[in-house]
Amino acid sequence: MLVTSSKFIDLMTEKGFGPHIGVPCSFLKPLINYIIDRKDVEYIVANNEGEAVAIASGAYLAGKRPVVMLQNSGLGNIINPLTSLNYVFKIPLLLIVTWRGESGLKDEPQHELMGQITFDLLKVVRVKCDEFPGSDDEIEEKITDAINYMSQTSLPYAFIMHKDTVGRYELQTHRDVPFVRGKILDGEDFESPMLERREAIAIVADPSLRSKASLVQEKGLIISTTGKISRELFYHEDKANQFYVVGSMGCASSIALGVALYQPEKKVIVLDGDGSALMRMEAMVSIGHYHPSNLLHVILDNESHESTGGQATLSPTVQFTEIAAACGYQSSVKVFSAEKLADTIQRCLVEKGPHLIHVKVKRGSDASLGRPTVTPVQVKERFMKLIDLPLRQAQGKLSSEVKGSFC
Ligand SMILES: Cc1ncc(C[n+]2csc(CCOP(=O)(O)OP(=O)(O)O)c2C)c(N)n1
Repeated sequence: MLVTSSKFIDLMTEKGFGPHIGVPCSFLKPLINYIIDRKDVEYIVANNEGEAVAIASGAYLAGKRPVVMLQNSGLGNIINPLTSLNYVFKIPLLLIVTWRGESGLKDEPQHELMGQITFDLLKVVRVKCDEFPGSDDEIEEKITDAINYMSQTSLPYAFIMHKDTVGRYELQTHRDVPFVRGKILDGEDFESPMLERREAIAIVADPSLRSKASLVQEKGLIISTTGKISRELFYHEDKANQFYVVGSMGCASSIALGVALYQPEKKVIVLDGDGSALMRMEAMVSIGHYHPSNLLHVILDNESHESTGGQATLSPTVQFTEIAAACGYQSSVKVFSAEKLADTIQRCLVEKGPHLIHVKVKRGSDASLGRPTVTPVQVKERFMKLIDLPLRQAQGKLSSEVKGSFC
């Protein structure tokens, strides 16, 4: 007997899961198509599975219980965030992974090896697996097991789906999304950078800028990329509204997208590096597409991988403002000076985004720069406490049903 998409999604929704984020697989076709057609269930299209995990992790920080759907071929794309984001910060996600190349199944050659190692690979990266429900009768118990495991460990959990598990469902809805090119605003065009990066960070992190621009008492949230940017932010001043993405290079902007989409009343600023932004440029595509008006993407471009010894990146031949405009950001601008940076942040926090500020900064950093002394789990807990209380209270129903809190 096959699983019915409606039954599975109804139960998942009842238990508080969503949004569903992923990259399709033919085994997932009926489930994803059904979700797309359901107006009350959200499906976020990701460009790759690593991005899906990062967006989902941001959504989790914002109080959601996301699900990531992927083919096992995409496991390679999620190893980095699973090991250096979800494991480190203890961010649980439910993964639905299809099992291409299952032994005994006639499948394509490209799935053979991944089919053999799917369970082992997930086990190695500390993701507990169970088979996806085989019939409607099994759904509730399996979902409850997953919730209980994630509540107890705060680690991701995977359902592995065999071929032909879910009954047929044909997609009815086709979305037409008009493309609107973003505006590239007049910036500055000096020959060389003027600001030290830590000076630029101090301007972005200045709470007086945010309080002038935001509603009274509203806190802006800052998500900073791996390496010395997070370290400089921490040593500028450590605060609960700052989330230091210590690993998962390039994922900070996707995490910020997940937070921004589900905390629309908060201003979300991502402090990115040029190396990080270039490592995962798919993030700019999704930010432009999903268009959170509360997101400000700041790329601190020192044309180098400063954190690993100052090696050059390829950013000198990239126009980030052009890319942002072409991806549909509301505005983008290139700045060099402290005054222009402060003015631009002020404007971006008032006007609807998403916005990109490309800040050219000097190379170099303090040789004695330390590392955050607060642990990733502490960072996560205080960040969620700061932004998330009303949502989590609203979701108390699930916790009591399954005996335990989700985080
Ligand atoms: C996937 C991955 N590859 C490589 C590294 C090593 N690494 C840590 S920080 C960093 C450079 C980041 O560059 P950028 O975002 O420009 O920031 P900056 O180093 O200039 O502070 C690299 C390569 C890593 N952490 N993760």
